[in-house]
Amino acid sequence: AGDLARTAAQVAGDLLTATTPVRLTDVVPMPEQVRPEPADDHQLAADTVIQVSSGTAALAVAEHLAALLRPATGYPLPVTGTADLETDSSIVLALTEDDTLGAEGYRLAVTRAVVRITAATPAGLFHGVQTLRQLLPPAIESRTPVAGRWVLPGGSIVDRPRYPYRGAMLDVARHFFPVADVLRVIDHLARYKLNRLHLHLTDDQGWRIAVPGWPRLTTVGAATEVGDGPGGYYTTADYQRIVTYAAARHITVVPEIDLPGHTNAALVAYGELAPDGATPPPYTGTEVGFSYVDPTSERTYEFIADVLGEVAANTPGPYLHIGGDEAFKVKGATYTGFVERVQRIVADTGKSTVGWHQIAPAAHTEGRILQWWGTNGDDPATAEAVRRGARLILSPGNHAYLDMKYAPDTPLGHDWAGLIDVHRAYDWDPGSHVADVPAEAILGVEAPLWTESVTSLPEIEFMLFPRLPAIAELGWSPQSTHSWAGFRERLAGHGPRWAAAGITYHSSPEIPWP
Ligand code: TNX
Repeated sequence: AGDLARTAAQVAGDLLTATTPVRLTDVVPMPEQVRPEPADDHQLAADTVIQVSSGTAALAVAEHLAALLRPATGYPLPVTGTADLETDSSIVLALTEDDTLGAEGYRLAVTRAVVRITAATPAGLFHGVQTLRQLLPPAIESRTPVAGRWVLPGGSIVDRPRYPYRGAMLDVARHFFPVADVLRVIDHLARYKLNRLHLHLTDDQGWRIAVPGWPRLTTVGAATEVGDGPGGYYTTADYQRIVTYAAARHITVVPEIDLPGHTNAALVAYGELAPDGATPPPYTGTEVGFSYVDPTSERTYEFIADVLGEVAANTPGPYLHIGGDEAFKVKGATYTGFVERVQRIVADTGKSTVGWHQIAPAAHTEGRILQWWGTNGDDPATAEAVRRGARLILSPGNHAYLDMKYAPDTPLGHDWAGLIDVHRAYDWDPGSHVADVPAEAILGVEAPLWTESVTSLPEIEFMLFPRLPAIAELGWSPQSTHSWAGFRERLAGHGPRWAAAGITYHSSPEIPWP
């Protein structure tokens, strides 16, 4: 026991000094190109300054970097707007015309004198900053000053994403999570270069977003959640705060209003939308597929137009997710006709429709996106929708579902799609996952977290880490870099980072944690 205690103390000591060097090749997600130059290590100093080429968006990225580095280093790290003033101790963020980097790519060059990140866009600079952050010792995540040497490994990285859509979903309907929790999840996404946050805002157990003209959605529909908790909802101002915070981290919010099923909470609030006009009792269990709004009533479409119009007005991103899953009681042509009508309502708001892959049989509309959550990679209706022009977001239930247990003894989660350990989350190829769907139709990947069994921020984090970085790497890194052996080694170094940042994680036995 004495030996064990000493080891634990040493580990804690390592964490609290900034001595452990990081390798340039240890970044997650793996960059496209990495060229280490060990003679070029760069040490941050008390007089390091952050210089920005131009533009307020680039300046905001520089301020973000400074805010990440100040607490642990204790350095002032002033941000200045004059990039030609390079001194011997500078971090330079520069926007360039380099179109090989694309909308999100960046170059990072670390030399003894200067650390330089260049990109064609502020989003690219932002991703470069996340890489820089990972190249400092784990103690950089401390929120209080840590003594030590803040050394960045020398060399260069050229990097850009494989897919434009790289997301995670948080179900705030089964259990409600306050704004502060959502903001922290946004920070977790940003670390791993994810750029979409899908919010599952409505379900049988609760309605979580205010809609003017329909006050009972929140006074009544939001008052429940799974179990006997109090529920809750986001005011318009809350939602705008989430959207703004995400945008500042180059993350687009994808709001979901699940229709026509998963609507019990809306029906409790407005019984007039229920098929027989009869208000159902509130539901706090975990069954699915029993509720639906009346697809034959005009009032239903007025309701949907008001809700989607309001959500669209508060959402800067291009997507509205209309759900469409598990509407077991709305079948065949009735279901297809319903989805087609809702797709037209979405189009009227100027947004593109996203829906779970069950909406495949509905007619194609411009920009339509299906979210695949199947478990066997084979669905002729989805393949056919793709031939008609739809693109796919991949969330295969048996690889990407963060609500599945890691192992039989995982205290939270489900297992209907199988157990998903880190290896299973990592080892699949989005480019060839769904039968008869060409690689070009894949828009990207998303890891959904359903929250029937998840009730708090630490529980959210426990299910996200370390699987979220696995899905992030599938979305970002070139297929040619894919390697489970390499990934588990690189990921291992992130455990101390999460510990220093106070992030709860599952210390999976598959990963050789230090
Ligand atoms: C299926 S996946 C659902 C959700 C549940 C989830 C639990 C999908 C589109 N629908 O309603 O929360 O399983 O894993």
